[in-house]
Amino acid sequence: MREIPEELINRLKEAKKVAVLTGAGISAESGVPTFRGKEGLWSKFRPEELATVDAFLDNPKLVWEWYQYRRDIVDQVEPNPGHYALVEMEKYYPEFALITQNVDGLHRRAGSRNIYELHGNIMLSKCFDCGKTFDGDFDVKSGDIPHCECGGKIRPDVVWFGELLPAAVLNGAFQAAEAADLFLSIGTSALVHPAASLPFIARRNDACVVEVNLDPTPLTAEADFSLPGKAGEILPVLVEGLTG
Ligand code: BV8
Ligand code: ZN
Repeated sequence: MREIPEELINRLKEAKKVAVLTGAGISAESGVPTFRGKEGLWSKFRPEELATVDAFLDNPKLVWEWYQYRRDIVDQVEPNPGHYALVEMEKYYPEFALITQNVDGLHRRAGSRNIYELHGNIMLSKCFDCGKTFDGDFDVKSGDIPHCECGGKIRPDVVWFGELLPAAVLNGAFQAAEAADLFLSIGTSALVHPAASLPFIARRNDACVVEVNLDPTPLTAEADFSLPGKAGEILPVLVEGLTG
């Protein structure tokens, strides 16, 4: 069982308002490939080729095939002990906000409640023109990409590079980060903005910042505690120290 600093356990126990930011790393142990790892989703493609409006307008079929490939993966995976540890943590604290960059819906499936999905949800779709939302799965392997009755192209309902995040969700996340006395950054390379600014906002407001990540990131040097390793192994130990 890995050693967690006593001081960190005390900070976990003292906290009242907790905010957590997660990225693709927390879903890696469920079998969802990360973006920038060696087996990363983007190792086969470059982000600007796919997760942008231009890419979709240029080559909607390629973008849809990439999302369909990812949807098929998400359909087969389950939450892992990292997701479930955050469900336990949410029950413990008076105020708890789970802010995720992930679009795989695994936090909700694990049972987390107060979730801010900054970048949308890969299982949802919307019309590019009129914004009508669809939760149907589309089989894009055959024929053309799906179209709305208004004639617009239907797209995955996720936030692409260069697109604004949903304002209400982003404001909620900023408020949670500002109010937090404890902020956990888990499984994210801390490169994508504005999500990556959240731990720094928390820090500016005197929160204790804890990073749990396999590799060093731009946040590592700034964090009060940086725990290198797998979220699925470390988070259950943190929860045990908290509730034990
Ligand atoms: C916007 C949804 C503004 C789609 C995604 C220069 C500086 C600052 C910002 C910018 C800049 N140039 C451009 C920008 C803006 C840009 C941005 O931040 N670019 C970055 C790359 C520099 N941001 C945007 O465009 C955002 N919008 O800014 O709008 C605006 C202003 C005016 C008018 C219009 C617009 C929109 C960003 C959202 C993009 N959409 N996803 C989809 O999923 O297909 S981002 C995508 O990356 C995912 O959401 C993903 O979650 C996110 C971040 O990646 P991570 O989650 O961190 O995953 P990654 O693989 O990188 O890292 C995983 C980590 O886990 C690794 O560190 C690894 O070590 C670790 N790990 C692995 N296994 C484990 C583990 N850790 C623990 N346990 C394990 N087992
Ligand atoms: Zn439409």
